[in-house]
Amino acid sequence: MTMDHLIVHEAHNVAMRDTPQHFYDKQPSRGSYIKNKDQYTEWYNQSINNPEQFFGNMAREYLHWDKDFTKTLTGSLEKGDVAWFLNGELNACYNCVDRHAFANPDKIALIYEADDEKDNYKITFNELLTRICKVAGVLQKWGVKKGDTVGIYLPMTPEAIIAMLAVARLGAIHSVIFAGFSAGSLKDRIVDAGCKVVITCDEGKRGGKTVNIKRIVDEGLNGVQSVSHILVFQRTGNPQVPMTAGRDYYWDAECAKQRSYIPCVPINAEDPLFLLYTSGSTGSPKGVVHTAGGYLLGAALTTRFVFDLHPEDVFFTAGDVGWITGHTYALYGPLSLGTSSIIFESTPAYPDYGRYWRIIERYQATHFYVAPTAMRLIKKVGEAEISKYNISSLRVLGSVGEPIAPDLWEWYNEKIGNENCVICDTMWQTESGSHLIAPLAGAFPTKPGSATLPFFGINAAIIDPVNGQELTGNDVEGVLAIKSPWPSMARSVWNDHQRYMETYLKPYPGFYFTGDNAGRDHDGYYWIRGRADDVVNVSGHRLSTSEIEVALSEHPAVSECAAVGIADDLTGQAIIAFLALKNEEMEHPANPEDLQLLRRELIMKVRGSIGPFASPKSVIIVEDLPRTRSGKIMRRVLRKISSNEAEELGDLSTLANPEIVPKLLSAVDAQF
Ligand code: 6R9
Repeated sequence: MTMDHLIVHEAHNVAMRDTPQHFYDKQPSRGSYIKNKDQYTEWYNQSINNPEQFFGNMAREYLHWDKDFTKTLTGSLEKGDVAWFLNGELNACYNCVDRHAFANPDKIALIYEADDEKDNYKITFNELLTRICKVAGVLQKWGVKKGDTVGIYLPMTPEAIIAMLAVARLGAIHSVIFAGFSAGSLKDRIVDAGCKVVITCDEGKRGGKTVNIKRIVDEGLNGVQSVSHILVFQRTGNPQVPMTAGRDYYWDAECAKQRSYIPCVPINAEDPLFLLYTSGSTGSPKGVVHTAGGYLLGAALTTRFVFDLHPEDVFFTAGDVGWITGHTYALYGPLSLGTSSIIFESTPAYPDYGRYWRIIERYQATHFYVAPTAMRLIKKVGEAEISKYNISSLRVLGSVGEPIAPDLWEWYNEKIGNENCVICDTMWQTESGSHLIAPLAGAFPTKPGSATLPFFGINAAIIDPVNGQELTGNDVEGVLAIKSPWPSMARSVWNDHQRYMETYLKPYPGFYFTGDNAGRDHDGYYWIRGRADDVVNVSGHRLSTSEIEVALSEHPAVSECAAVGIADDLTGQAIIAFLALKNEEMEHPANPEDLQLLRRELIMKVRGSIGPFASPKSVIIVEDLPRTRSGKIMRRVLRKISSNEAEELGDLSTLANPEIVPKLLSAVDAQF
């Protein structure tokens, strides 16, 4: 058992935290939707024992159906043919916009907090509807129809939300690519998804800097024949940004020609709503497929019950719409419930570390949802700013993307929550669509460092990874899996259902495998330990070490490489790349400056191939990599050495080249 486990097990003994009275007092309706643990347990049991009835009722209560479904659930995890709300038809845009625009046209839907605060503005549901219809009209004119894929490469502006909903309005499938991805990564995703149209902007603004978005699109789409049209929103209006005649069109000019209303195209509940590419432990990124009915229901229900979100509330998700958190909790969750959502284009540090708190004060935000990495940054350098603002409107503080350490949980609770809020540590994934394990604010006590209990319909199981058996009862440790289908689970990997089966459903037949290690303590609360595979979580961004290795090995000097994730104070985990150079490079040992230059080049290589957020923290050049007798690189050894845990290297009997260990140790020492 490692130190990590000992520390976490001690944390199991932390006391439960009851919901602060202020949480209820501040609430519009004085009380949470789910009143207490008993009510949670009753609903949870119903959702597991009779999912058809439970989710059938929920789907009719929270979503608008153009055609009612005839059967709630079919298929199984064994076969990978799960389907919810069969023969039902609906439209996600109608559910998120039209119905609220009809009932409450002047209610604020989106609050745009621009990079430069003087560019901020708000959009009502009615205005949002018109703006979406105009973009949908443009797309329709270009031939986009039900089932087509549209790529979206936009920074976190209202246009990103409008573009997504315009695509959904036509029954087409959006594929958002985070605007920090490189031209090559963008191209791979657009080509895999077969997008006909891409929606982007001229330039982005982030932290006062200008990002050449359109230039990346031009580079990435050079030679990509399938893309016939590009819609370019003029975020900065820089006339120097090149436009290709016959392919590129300005957003405003095209929208001006469109009508302010076009009807929604209802689609089958099981038709895809969107693709979102995510990294796995091997191979190229996977286009995770989410469906219109189940996904939207998961988004609505978790937003309502986990965050206890009321219609009067103001929801602030600080994450970008390029990741699943932005999809589900900046867009689909809050808007399906008709609640205002803050769209934040900038960074927590711009123009100063007071930015988040100014936003919360300005809009009286009730909910703040962020990754622990941002809180670590603020704790380290920006704490003094917090007390300058009145953030007492807050009621729920969410955490997502990586484990939140108990001490950071306490800090978040005290400094931001003033001990008056509920901390919702929400564990979920791109593939799960919505929360898997999370507190239901106000319903039951929390525990610092634990994601608490499974959401309705999440039949969570801990499995012994060695024999594949489910570990029942409490006080167990293993891998986290889910035993029955839930509405918002991904249905497939785009164009590769086999890969979906192999990644998620085959490792433990009858279960969905999350890829995470987890424990269930004596109270039945879950503790997420981190990934069980080669996926690394840097600042809440999910990265595959194999993708980074592919990028590095494309450099002509590199013979072999291995990237590992190690714990990092600021970013949660950081990437350390070990690499051996080709013979000719080794024969003429380069001088330290040349090596330094090479290291920088290699970091640039990863930034260029994947994106800046994937940069290794260190590049360590070694003679050889530790390998097993069968030639496999022993990443465990590299991980231990770079984590300063060389005394815990464990069993090295399978290591074919043990003489490399001291050399690795001194290479690491020299670097840090
Ligand atoms: C939503 C999101 C998924 C992976 C997941 C796990 C880690 C997410 C967490 C957490 C501990 C939490 N993760 N939330 N680990 N506590 N509250 O992040 O999706 O980018 O697909 O990442 O992130 O390892 O498997 P995604």
